Amino acid sequence: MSLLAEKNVFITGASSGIGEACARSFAKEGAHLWLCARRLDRLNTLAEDLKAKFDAKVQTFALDVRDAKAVSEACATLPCVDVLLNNAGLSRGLVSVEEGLLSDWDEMIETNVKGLLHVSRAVLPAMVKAGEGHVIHIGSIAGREVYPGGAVYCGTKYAVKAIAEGMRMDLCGTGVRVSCVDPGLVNTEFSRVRFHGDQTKADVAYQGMTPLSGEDVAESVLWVASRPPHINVGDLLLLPTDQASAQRVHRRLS
Ligand code: NDP
Ligand code: 8X3
Repeated sequence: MSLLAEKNVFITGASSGIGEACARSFAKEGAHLWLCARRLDRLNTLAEDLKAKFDAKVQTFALDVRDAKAVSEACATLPCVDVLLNNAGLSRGLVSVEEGLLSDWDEMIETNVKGLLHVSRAVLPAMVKAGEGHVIHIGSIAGREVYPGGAVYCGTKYAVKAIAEGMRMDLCGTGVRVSCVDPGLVNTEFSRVRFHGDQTKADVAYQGMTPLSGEDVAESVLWVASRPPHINVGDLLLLPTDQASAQRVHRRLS
């Protein structure tokens, strides 16, 4: 039987991309899923599919992780969470700081940094009390290297890295594990969201190269979550073979 069978797994941002793929992977392992995002219709469609395919136990709820009060109220209704996947996040814009939109900065900082903190704050006390639990953050290669036009997004992912390290220190001795999975380019809705729905601009990110899929990342997340309790995978960098660094990407362009 899988180590994850009947574990309570809470995934933020499960309505698309990496979060959705992770929900599918955990469902296959027999985990009980608690899925949130803002688009409840998408979550409900996913839940129906997971129930039909894997007979999975799935609860969905609409949640904007930027809303601290809503996060606290929603998390109070959850059972003790075994695995929290802090995945909800986004990028807005790819421009120099002097051209940046304040609304884009607010959205990235509020979601990627404060949202992740809101959810962690709400879930951690029960984990500490239970003497076990696992928080897995989806960081990014952007939390290890900065690239032009990415100052604020990269800043949020560097913050995720620092918060993960800090949490690991604070929680050392409690039995609670903290991991950070850092993907390179993954083909999801991420790029479309970054360019405010402009698909032509979004496609440039993956032009001429083979990116990771959400499923590729989910496999790694599942591996991280299924190590025996005495092993904590601190950081994991997952890159497409065509990508060597944030800016060194091999593209077969004709
Ligand atoms: P998607 O855009 O496909 O998914 C993002 C998810 O986050 C959606 O489910 C979205 O749901 C949710 N989300 C966004 N804002 C909020 C919010 N305020 N409250 C709750 N949920 C929210 O992109 P990815 O799957 O690629 O992104 C997932 C994570 O992976 C992000 O943290 C991203 O930074 C990171 N990442 C992505 C990479 C990539 O190349 N794609 C590479 C490295 C890291 P909804 O809109 O319904 O709320
Ligand atoms: C997403 C990957 O390189 O577009 O975090 O920032 S990148």
